[in-house]
Amino acid sequence: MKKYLSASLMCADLTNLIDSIKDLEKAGIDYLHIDIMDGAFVPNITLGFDLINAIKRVTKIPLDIHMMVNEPSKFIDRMNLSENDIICVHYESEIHIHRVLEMIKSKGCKAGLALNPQTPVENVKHLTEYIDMLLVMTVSPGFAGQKMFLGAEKKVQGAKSLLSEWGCSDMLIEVDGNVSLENGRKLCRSGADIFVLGTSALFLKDKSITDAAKDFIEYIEE
Ligand code: S6P
Ligand code: MG
Repeated sequence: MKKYLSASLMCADLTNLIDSIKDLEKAGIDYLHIDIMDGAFVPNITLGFDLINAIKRVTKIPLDIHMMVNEPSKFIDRMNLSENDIICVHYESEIHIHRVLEMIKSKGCKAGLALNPQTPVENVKHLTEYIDMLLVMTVSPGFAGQKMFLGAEKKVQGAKSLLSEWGCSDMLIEVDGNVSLENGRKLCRSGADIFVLGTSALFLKDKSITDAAKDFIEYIEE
């Protein structure tokens, strides 16, 4: 199955974002991963909706928006998106998460559901009809540059087999957090499809974005 790369923009050179986006286009990156934080659901604040709408005007790369905010339903309408863009909300972020997923689908874009490390994959069972992608967080969300949690590989393996048991073996599994070459290979073998790349594998001091993306795909698929 094809593997997809999603570049974590919070790890790009934010003083020179347009050049980074052009480099990501040249490197053939599949998604731009945009982390939205509110300082409450996670202890950090990063990118915002005005930036999303501005980026949408300068690139055709689909957006992969990771909402780490409480009550994401309040913000879904702030984004002007198209059908290939993904809005991913956290299972833990709203009581009636099913309603939020319906809101996203009614906007005409794709819906993703994210799980914090401690949230069981079993919780997704009755929501699969509403989602296009499952994001298995491989760190506790909030910051780049963390270490992958120890149960990550097993969790992805479990997600892969549960999705197939539930008749959704086509659903894409995304992994986010410390996706390095080594971790990427393990997560790929466990069943991950979309790899969020930040400081661990894509935005590196000694390698261009194009080389880093190429090296990553070659290494994980070997
Ligand atoms: C963090 C956020 C992520 C990071 C990404 C950074 O909570 O959701 O998308 O930007 O994990 O990658 P790395 O390789 O620095 O962990
Ligand atoms: Mg993220």
